[in-house]
Amino acid sequence: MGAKSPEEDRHNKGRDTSDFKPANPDSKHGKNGSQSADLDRGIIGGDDDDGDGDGERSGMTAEKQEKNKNKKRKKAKKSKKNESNDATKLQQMTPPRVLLSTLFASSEYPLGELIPYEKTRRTTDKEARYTSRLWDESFLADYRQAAEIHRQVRQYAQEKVIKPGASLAAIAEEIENGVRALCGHQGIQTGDALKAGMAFPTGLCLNNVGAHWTPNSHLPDVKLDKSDVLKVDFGVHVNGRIVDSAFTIAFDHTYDNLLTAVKEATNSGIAHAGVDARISEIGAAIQEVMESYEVEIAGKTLPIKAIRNITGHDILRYQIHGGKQIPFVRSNNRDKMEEGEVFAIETFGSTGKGYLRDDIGVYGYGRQADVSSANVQSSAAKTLLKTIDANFGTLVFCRRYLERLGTKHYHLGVKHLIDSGIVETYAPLVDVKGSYIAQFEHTILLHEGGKEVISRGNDY
Ligand SMILES: [Co+2]
Repeated sequence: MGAKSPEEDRHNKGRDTSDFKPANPDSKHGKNGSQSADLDRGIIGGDDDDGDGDGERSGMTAEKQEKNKNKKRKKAKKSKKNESNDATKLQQMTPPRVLLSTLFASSEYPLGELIPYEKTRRTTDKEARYTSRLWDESFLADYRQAAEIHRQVRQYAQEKVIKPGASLAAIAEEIENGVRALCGHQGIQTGDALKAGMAFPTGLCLNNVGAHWTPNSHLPDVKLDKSDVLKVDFGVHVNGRIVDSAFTIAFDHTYDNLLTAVKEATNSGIAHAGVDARISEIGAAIQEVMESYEVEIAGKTLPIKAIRNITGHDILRYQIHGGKQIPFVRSNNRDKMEEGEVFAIETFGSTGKGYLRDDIGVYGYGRQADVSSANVQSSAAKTLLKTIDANFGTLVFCRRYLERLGTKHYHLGVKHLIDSGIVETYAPLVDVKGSYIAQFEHTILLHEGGKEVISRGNDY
């Protein structure tokens, strides 16, 4: 989920990139994490490949799955040969419904892509350096769990759900059902959504819509066309530890260069990120890569512009936008990244103006942490605020998420809370009609000795 920058930077004309020092420009991606399809333990989709005909993916409940797993454990004990492979037998089903904590029983979730700040350091002290004294004990396990849930759900969405003709409402529902099932929190009982689940409304943005669009139940559904460019941006949180990651899908090869430009730009941003990295230099590096591409659409060659008024951002606990912004363009931002921080490194490239404006409609709402509710008089607003505080806290939510809690007639309450500055509203962000936008995004953790691209998979 992107942060809208408060004002456009007007001092970003220089093109000198000679003194950029990427923390690790040669890093190879995708070496860690569970690699989705060839997960070392949790495998999505496919047939019952262990050949015992137990049909573990065919619509079985998590409870049944658990029993089955126990049965398998017993089986494995009898045979030494099986014992060593036992872990490989626990598999995700299609659609994903097996609790992640069942697939990784010892809470040893797959690591993200680990990139040391200095390539020459020996790897023997790696484990000690891949942490931060600023993080509590469960920080990394929660983060890695959230990231693995993101990978498994998005792989399912990419392979089975996102096809021409699919409805956007159905895609959002599949993603959200998958996330909630794998977290083990349906988020219906009061407070349950704060334990783990969706970190913000599933973003499904078509073509010139750049960010902040999600299906609304009172609006007509939209069907995906084979000529569409779709951005899928969703967040998973475990105990408020948010993984924010996004990708773009196009069925038509016309847009290949657009997607490649943005993917490479995001990877360049990741390569330049690190403790003490200057945010201005990261933005410049992103823009350099992004704008080295062009794309031919309907016989016209178009430059790809880095969008200048939306940014990457730091992430705090239960708070998707921490306050630091990572532009995709040159700027005179003097901030540096610091050890222990978490960043969403995302970039957007556009064939339009490279500038997004608010469209009509509502994507979602976010409770402002630092605004007091002491002055709220309206009883509608008071009741709604109770629901928000108990179920979402400062996590961004949408109308659909309120409705599935059974909340009715919330419009007046929402209006009061927005007017009093307690709740912020997010509108869809669009470039000019007829333009195409792509987005790729990863969440990175800045450890003491290196960075962990926590959401990296073999897809992007
Ligand atoms: Co984001």
